Amino acid sequence: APAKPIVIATWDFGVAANQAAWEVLRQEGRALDAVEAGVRVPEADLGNSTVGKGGYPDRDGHVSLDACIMDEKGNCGSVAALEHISHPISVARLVMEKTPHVMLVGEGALQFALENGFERENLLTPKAEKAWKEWLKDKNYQPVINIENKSFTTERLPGNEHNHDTIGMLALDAHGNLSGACTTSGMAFKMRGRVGDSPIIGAGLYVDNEVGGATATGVGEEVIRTVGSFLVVELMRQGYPPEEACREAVGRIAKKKPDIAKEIQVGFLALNKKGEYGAFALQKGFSYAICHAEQRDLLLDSASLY
Ligand code: SD4
Repeated sequence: APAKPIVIATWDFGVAANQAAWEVLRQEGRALDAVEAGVRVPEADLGNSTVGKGGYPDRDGHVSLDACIMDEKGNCGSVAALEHISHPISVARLVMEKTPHVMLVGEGALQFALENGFERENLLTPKAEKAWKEWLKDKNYQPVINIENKSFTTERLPGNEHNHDTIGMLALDAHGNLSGACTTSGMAFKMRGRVGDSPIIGAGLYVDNEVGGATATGVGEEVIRTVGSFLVVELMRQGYPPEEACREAVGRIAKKKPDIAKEIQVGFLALNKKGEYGAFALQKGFSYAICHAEQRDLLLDSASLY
């Protein structure tokens, strides 16, 4: 049965992130505050190599982070290729609230963060540096995204045997308002300057307070090509239940790029205005976490195409 308030998030680490979001939601706080607080948990977790500090670097050794956030009024903020700042989601929120813009990138995003009191940090942990140096031994600089993605799927990253990936989080608060957040260090060993789907409104995240929200994880190039999260929300607007909307968006990727789709992972997660949720992925292995008053630490396996 649909619940309210409710928060859902991608992957196993979504369980812990949801608890921080729940602290806000159970006190009738805003979904926006909940999702920001929630995704800050994996951003700060040095043990995870795909979000925030501790994330694996690009192929030149720079940890470069992507994040975006969207509220119930359709406001949104985003940062891409941001270095040296542990909590890109909070910078994204500040872009939303304090600037006339939606998106800041690279040096400009860093300058904005520093001017607003964020601390400059070294985000490359010894573990991430070691994994990068391991990767450098037989690096492959081919810019095309095809078979190369194979080495980029979570399971095959050196030292990253745990199921950790981009966190996308969606919340529906006690007032019936929706917000979402998405944050990542992107594909490990990506080209310098590469931006994935996660900070792109409509691709890695989309929220429409009349309908629902969606977020994505996996190989961002395929999500951008299909404007995945926006597509999921638009399908829900047409009446699709969340899982069916996610299935359709996954199917779109598989139809457009059948050869690539078999080799990579993409997962979508969706929550509608009623508090119904669902997920769907290309491959097995995508998990998602749910938290509401009756059950705080539910972890489900997504259905998949292959
Ligand atoms: C990206 N979607 O940068 C993110 C990263 C991710 O599995 O989810 N990797 O493309």
